[in-house]
Amino acid sequence: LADNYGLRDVPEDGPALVRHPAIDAVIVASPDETHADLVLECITAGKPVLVEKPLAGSVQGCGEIMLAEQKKGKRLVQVAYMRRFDPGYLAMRQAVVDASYGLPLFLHCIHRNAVAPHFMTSDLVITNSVVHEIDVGRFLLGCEFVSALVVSPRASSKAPSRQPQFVVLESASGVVMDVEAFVDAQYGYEVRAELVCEEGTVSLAPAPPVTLRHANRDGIVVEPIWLARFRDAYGGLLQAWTSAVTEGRNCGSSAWDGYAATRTADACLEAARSGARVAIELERKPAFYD
Ligand code: ISE
Repeated sequence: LADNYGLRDVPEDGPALVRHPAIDAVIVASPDETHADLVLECITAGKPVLVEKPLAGSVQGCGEIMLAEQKKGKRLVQVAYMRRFDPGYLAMRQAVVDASYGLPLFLHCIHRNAVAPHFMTSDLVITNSVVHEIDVGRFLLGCEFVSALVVSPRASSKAPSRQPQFVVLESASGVVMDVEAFVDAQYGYEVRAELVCEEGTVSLAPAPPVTLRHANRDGIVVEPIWLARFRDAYGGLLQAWTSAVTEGRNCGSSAWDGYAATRTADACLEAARSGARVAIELERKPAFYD
C-alpha cells in the first residue's frame, strides 16, 4: 500500500506509523489485543481512527480511551461495527424510528459461521461474534440493554470444545432480543434478524440477488464468510468514515458505543458462567458522546 502511494521508509512499528507525518487518519485492523494501545496513540497524535471491534479488551481499557478522547477535547474514535451501515439493518432501524408497525416487542437473531477460527472459544463466541448483535441491537432499539441471560446446548461434535450460545437480552425500553450464536454451522455463513412489532414484523431478506433451481433443488447461495455477506456494509462503513473525517464530523459507533458493547458482553459472559440473569449497569454517559 505504501508503494502504491509513494511512501518511502515506512516504519514497521505501529505507533511510529501512527505518528508518521504522511498519515492523516488510521484504520486499526490488527489483532484484537493491539487495538487499545494503537487507538490511544491515535488520540495522542490527534488523528481520527476507525478501529475494528473490540475497542479494547476490557471495560477498563474502553474507559481509558474515553477519558483520553475527552481530555483531547475532540471526538476521534469510531468503532467499526459495520452492521449499522448494512442496508437491511438501516431499513429495520427506519421502521422503528417511524413506528411503521407499532412498538417493537422482540428482536430474534441468528448468527452462524460455517467454521470458526482456531482461536475461537465459547467466551469469544460472545465477545467476538454476539457483540455484533449487541451493538446493532442498541442501534435499532435506541437504548441500552439492562439484563442478560445465557443458556448453551451441548457442543457440536464438529467442535467439541466450543459451545453454541443462546443469549437473551432485555432492553431498557422493554424489548427482548435473543441471539442464537453457532460458529460451527458447516453449511455457510448466515445472519438473520426479525423485529417483531405490535402490528407487523420486519426481517432481513436473504442477501443473495438471485434464487437458484437445479437438479430438483430450489434455493439461494449461502455465503461462506461474513466479508461477502456484509460487502455493502463494509463499503458503506468505510465511505461514511472517510467522508466524516474529511468533513470533520462523527458517524457510526463512538468510543461510548464500544464501551457499552464491551460492558454488555461482559455481563453475557457472567450470565453464561452463573446460569443466572445478570443486571447490566453502565457508567453515566458523558455529554461528550451525545
Ligand atoms: C468475526 O470477527 C466478525 O466480525 C464477523 O462479522 C462475525 O460474524 C464472526 O462471527 C466473527 O468471528
